Amino acid sequence: MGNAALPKSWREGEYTVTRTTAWSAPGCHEGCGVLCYVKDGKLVKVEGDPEHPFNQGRLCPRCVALPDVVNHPDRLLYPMMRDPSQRGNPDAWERISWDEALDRVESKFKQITADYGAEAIQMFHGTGRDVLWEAQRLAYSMGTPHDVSYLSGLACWMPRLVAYIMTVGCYMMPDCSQRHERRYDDPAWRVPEVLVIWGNNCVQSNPDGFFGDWAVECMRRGSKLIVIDPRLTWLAARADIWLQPRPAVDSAIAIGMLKTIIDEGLYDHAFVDEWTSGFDELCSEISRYEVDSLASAAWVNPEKLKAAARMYAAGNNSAIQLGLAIDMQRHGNAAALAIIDMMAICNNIDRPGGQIFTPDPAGVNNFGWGWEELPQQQQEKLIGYNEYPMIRMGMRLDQPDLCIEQAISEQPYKFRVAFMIGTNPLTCMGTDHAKVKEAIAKLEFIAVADWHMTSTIQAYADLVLPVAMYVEKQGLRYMYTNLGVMDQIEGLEVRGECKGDEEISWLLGKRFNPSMYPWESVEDMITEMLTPAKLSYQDLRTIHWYYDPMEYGRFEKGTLRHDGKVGFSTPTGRIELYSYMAESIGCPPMPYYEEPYLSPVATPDIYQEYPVIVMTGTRNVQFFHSEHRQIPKLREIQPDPWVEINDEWAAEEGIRAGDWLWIENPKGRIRHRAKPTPTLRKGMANLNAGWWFPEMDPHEDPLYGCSGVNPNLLLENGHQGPTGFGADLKSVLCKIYKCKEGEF
Ligand SMILES: Nc1nc2c(c(=O)[nH]1)N[C@H]1C(S)=C(S)[C@@H](COP(=O)(O)OP(=O)(O)OC[C@H]3O[C@@H](n4cnc5c(=O)[nH]c(N)nc54)[C@H](O)[C@@H]3O)O[C@H]1N2
Ligand SMILES: Nc1nc2c(c(=O)[nH]1)N[C@H]1C(S)=C(S)[C@@H](COP(=O)(O)OP(=O)(O)OC[C@H]3O[C@@H](n4cnc5c(=O)[nH]c(N)nc54)[C@H](O)[C@@H]3O)O[C@H]1N2
Ligand code: SF4
Ligand SMILES: [Mo]
Repeated sequence: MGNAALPKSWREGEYTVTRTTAWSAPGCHEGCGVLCYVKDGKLVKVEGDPEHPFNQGRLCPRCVALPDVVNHPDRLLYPMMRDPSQRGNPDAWERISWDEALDRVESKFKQITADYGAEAIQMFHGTGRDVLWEAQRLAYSMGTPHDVSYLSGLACWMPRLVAYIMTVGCYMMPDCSQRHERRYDDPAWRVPEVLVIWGNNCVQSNPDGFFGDWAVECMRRGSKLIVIDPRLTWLAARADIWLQPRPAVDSAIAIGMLKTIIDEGLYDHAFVDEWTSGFDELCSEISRYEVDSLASAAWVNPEKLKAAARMYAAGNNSAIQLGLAIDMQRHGNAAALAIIDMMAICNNIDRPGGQIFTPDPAGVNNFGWGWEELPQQQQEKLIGYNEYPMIRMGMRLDQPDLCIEQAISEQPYKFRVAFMIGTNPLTCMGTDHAKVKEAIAKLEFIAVADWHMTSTIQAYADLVLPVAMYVEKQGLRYMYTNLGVMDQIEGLEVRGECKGDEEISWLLGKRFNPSMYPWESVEDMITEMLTPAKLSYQDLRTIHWYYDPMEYGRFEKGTLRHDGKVGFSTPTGRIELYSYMAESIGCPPMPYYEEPYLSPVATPDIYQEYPVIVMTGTRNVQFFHSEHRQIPKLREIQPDPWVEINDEWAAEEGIRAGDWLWIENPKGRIRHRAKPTPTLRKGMANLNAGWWFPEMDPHEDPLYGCSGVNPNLLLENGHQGPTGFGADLKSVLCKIYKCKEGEF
């Protein structure tokens, strides 16, 4: 495993080249192999590592632009402090030493713990960059269970994960050979006959362990493609079948497809008999739906929907890539259940080129690392612990909708201080901008670790810690496919006094709970995490990456379950088409179709006044959430936030490309530039999230203009799905009209 024969560093003309792993900072979900070129102590170029099995030399523009990030003139370089009375004042920051900064956090947080209990401390972190375990372990070392994001319904990844846990016991992905170190050449792998990309734009987003280029490679090798997306994406334009639904009714489509497969007998009867439970209940449950009515409800041609179902079922091995759009639905869990049922009854699970389990490589799993060290009574303070039992599983984050209500009402207790790692809640993560502002403003003291000034920091923080980039620190890349390390690359001079999140967590954690940070160095801490892999940090550094051997059909061999019995990791050992786990916690045990909170059907009156269904937040490859707006090369690709609208509708309304438009609903109003396009139907629009203007003078607005353009002004917390997961972020009803001259 790995390849120790490949050099770590070498000279190439005037450059020193080092092979390493990209993760963050700056942000990303993946962990691709990169070659970094250094000259005179500075990073000057990044290329994809053609040897790395994960990305095989491919790179996004964000990695190509890494030197502009690392060398950015406005990068945070030193710890800084500001008197809490001076929040919002850009001139009040004072440079301090690391010791002073850490002392300040330690004394303030310890004081709060002594006066009010450690549960008055909140830890915020952003999405799956290299910040998750650092934040969680640090929180637990402080004695608080509150790992917080204010994303309503934890509507990113968790709703999908929960559906997988309810039915098959663990997370799954399409098999694009990513778990084979030899990749497409591995003789055990088969190209998926049919690949379904569902609510996912993976060639732009490379999301959650799925590098979009793999889908393209499978298409090259013969996979038929089905895309389910309200927009004609690059992939949809190349699909054999493209279903164009209205947003947030994917459960109608999924049940329609599932029912077609069942009604037409296109499933694997023997597999269903032997390896699933609840099939009769499922059939009876969905018998109340008509496929044609479901298709019409989703604004999809019924014949096309049936053709997609037949194509999926006809593949000997078919695979489905689920995206964020499934999570960003209040009833996304129901959609995911129906989709998983389809995978199951067609016998596509744990098969080459089908749907594969993605266990942690070598069992290295950092989610909630240190949770067991929290006393039971603190664990039980996790918000949603009783209301939504699934919250205790998976990532152990507070249920955001309940958490924000508590933050505002201060009942049953007040949150007083916060530490934030890798998140900018006022610009991106926080669903309900007004409430997030109110909640954050109530905190007495906020410390943030980031690489650049942000709107949240400038408006509300009291202390800032400058973080090192992935080429400047020691870190671990884990999750989904392989392990690798980040390390300070050869010849590079770290700028200012930046430190990696790992080091920050280690330095600070030791002060709160030395027994949780017994290591002499960050390297030792990483070696400890690697214990299940029987590798040290240096071993992994030498072999560059580690892949587990890949085995299919594990449920038949008894190598999937912890108890060594054959079957799936569920209570019954079968795939639970009727989920006993869901039932036991009072959640719907089978798929169902219900309308989103706001829709032409659910709220016709509102729809009459606000007749555009707006998706918020679709990704573009040049930006990661609110990042990269300050990198000229990337900003040039998209200088302003834009709203995609149907081109014919734009012509009817006299709207031209680039016009500023108001997007308005009863919650608020924001403006984006018009981007008329034939890729969307009339009556739909698509916005970007994460916008702010780092070039703005913070004296004018410490939020750097994000309140004028952030779609989260249009969204509302508190409409999470019945499991506590999922919220309608991609189906907001709005009206859209031109801004008048001089209006802003
Ligand atoms: N470049 C870049 N990459 C990223 C990120 C980033 O900010 N920038 N963010 C990362 C994060 S945290 C995440 S969660 C992932 C998300 O990555 P993706 O899953 O790709 O998410 P999106 O791009 O938001 O949306 C995917 C597609 O869903 C479609 N869609 C919208 N509403 C619906 C619907 O109701 N039903 C269906 N079927 N489709 C719908 C949109 O048109 C879009 O094409 O990306 C990760 N990768
Ligand atoms: N309307 C709407 N809102 C959304 C979404 C949407 O689609 N629509 N998407 C939602 C989703 S899926 C997600 S996951 C969230 C994402 O929300 P967040 O993860 O909070 O993303 P950002 O706002 O970019 O904040 C990340 C901050 O971390 C910093 N950073 C980057 N790398 C590192 C690092 O290694 N260490 C440290 N300490 N800091 C780092 C960046 O500079 C940036 O300021 O947004 C959610 N918000
Ligand atoms: S997915 Fe893109 S930005 Fe992320 S590490 Fe890979 S190349 Fe870099
Ligand atoms: Mo996300």
